[in-house]
Amino acid sequence: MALEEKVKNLIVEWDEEGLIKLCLSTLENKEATAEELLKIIGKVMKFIGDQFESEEIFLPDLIGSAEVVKKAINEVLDPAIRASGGEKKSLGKVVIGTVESDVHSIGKDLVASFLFSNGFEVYNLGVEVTADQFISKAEEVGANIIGLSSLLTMSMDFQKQVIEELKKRGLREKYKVIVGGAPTTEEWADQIGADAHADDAIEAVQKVQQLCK
Ligand code: B12
Repeated sequence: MALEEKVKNLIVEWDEEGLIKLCLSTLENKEATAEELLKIIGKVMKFIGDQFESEEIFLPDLIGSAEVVKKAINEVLDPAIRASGGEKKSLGKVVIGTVESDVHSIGKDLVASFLFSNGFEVYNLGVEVTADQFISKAEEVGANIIGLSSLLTMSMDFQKQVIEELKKRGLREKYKVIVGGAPTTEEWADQIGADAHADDAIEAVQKVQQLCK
């Protein structure tokens, strides 16, 4: 069975232990890198999200799968990436989170892991993050980039609010802001004065690399 098929089956069956074991053995046997495993997980989670939307699976299925993935990323993949990075110099600091009123975390966490695996220092603030929390953290750690995730049309306005708050505090020029999440577009990013937009985690890495140049 192909690796992607195995990963998919374990996520769908909520086999937490199985997924952790598979990730560990895949890394050990050098069948794939942690980053390649993250890409596969991203594809599988997109598939599961779409299945939920078309009512082929139900809410508990979705949440269960997300939990299994979270554990494998936190316990195996992120530490593996950290270990392989060694003393590698950070390419830049990114503060990332899902904006106020929005609890969607899966895509944002994938973006955070991809950035991390590509050499960025990542501060993942979680979900329902306020403008003040984004800015305070960025100031505290001396970030280069602020990444704002929004999965709800209704929460997109909070992306704008973060940018407005940066302006109010005279800090807009200090940080590059990248926005993402399914309802967001390039046009939206232009409209609110963000510096970049990305459709997925791979594009997010490319855009953040450009912003840090
Ligand atoms: C999973 C899910 C949930 C889970 C979230 C669990 C979790 N821990 O994340 C739960 C069940 C909690 C949930 C709740 C709700 N949800 Co919901 N949910 C989804 C679902 C099915 C999948 C989202 C997902 O994880 N996709 C997989 C990931 C990998 O993709 P992604 O999130 O798009 O992320 C990628 C890109 O967008 C991008 N990206 C993401 N963030 C960022 C950030 C940056 C900086 C960058 C550059 C890029 C980037 O890169 C990611 C990786 O490639 C979508 C439908 C769908 N098919 O997308 C609905 C969906 C997003 N939900 C929706 C709704 C309406 C809700 C609820 C309001 C439902 C309700 N009535 O209660 C609540 C919201 C509660 C709240 N206050 O936030 C709507 C939003 C509609 C809209 N446009 O406003 C959707 C589209 C479903 C629908 N068609 O109606 N949801």
